[in-house]
Amino acid sequence: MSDEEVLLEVTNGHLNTGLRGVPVGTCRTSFVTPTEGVHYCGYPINELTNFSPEDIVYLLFNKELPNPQQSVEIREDLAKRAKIPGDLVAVFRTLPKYGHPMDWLSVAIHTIGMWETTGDWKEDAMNLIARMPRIMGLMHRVREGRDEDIPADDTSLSMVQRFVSTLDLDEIDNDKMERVIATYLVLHMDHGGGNLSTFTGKAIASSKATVYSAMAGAMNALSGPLHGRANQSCLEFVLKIGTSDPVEVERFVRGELAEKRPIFGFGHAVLRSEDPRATTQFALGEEICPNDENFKIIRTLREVAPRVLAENPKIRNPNANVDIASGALLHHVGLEDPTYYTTFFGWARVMGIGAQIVDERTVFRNGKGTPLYRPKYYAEQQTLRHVE
Ligand code: NMX
Ligand code: MLT
Repeated sequence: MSDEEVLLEVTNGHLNTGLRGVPVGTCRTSFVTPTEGVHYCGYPINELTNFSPEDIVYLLFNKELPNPQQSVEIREDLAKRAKIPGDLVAVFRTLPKYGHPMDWLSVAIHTIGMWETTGDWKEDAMNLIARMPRIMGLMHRVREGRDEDIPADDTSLSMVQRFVSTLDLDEIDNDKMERVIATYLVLHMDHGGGNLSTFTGKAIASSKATVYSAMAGAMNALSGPLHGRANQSCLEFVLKIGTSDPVEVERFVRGELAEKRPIFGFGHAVLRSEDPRATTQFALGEEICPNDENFKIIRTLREVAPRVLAENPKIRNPNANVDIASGALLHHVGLEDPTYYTTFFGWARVMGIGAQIVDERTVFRNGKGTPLYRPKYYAEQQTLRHVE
């Protein structure tokens, strides 16, 4: 691409559209095509779902899949970084239990940044990634009032196993839970450069704020119902619908639309067919929980909602997105409270956003980094005037 190549003629019609389709930069970790969805460093996402989250972290940071030796080394590296440098349980105990888990997650990330920031983009990003499983586990424990006798963080385990062992739930099929969470993490880590949480994180980092500040801001962006929190809203829908009868599901969808509420788990700013991340999660559900009541409901929703949404020509993509199925799978393996679901999205995104921040700050523009974000805004309803 030469510097002179015209990428887009920006018209008045582009203003106040949330930068839809407006080129702003390049991304080395992933790209999204409208019909094939996300690719990590060139690999279509559905070819990566059997890799471990650690291997995908390696891919996003190094742009190559690890060989067996590198795969061992990234695990060892993350293990060395895992210790949280302060008493996070004590901080969690001071937070309001009625506060949303995404707000807790953002506070936790910010707090850890206050305890220790190295100032090196990659070090900080990797340290935070290594600490996320414990942050997630401790958050669950304190919110659930199970903040005593928490098992020590066994850093010889995988990231997902560290979370599950911190959680330490009875009567849970740990293997199944680990499989669902590992797949979840791999699917949700990255989605191009322009999704709101990633864009927000990179914008904050462009001021040379810390990785921790940038990531806390990114989590706040992710917490909105039109972005990451759609997964919570989607399972809340499913629990409310309570039946997989297509007639009832259609009645529910039409009722929501009549009330001018979005149908969560459907639609996308870029994708124009079903999100392959949704397709992969449906396939996993068919394998592990085909008769789960919630799974049966989302199976019906997947049939019914696109047909109903397609009746409105304004809706550019009536198909299922990433958030349709994750809640049903997490619920099935024992994570039954939907208010936590976006925190798993956040956990995954820390890895992709971390890698993108490192690229923007240390690689782009011959290592100088992308300058401070500063897009242009036009004045509206502001004629020049003076105080009399
Ligand atoms: N339910 C109801 N209305 C919808 C939906 C939907 N699922 N999808 C799009 N629309 C509406 C949209 O609100 C807009 O209406 P208006 O012109 O009155 O503002 C119109 O259709 C055109 O929207 P699009 O150009 O198709 O999509 P846009 O890029 O504006 O929005 C989303 C993308 C994802 C915000 C939108 O599809 C949506 O609100 N979906 C439901 C929420 C959701 O599942 N979000 C998760 C997305 C993935 N993620 O995790 O971030
Ligand atoms: C994401 O994974 O971030 C969502 O699909 C939203 C997006 O790409 O804009």
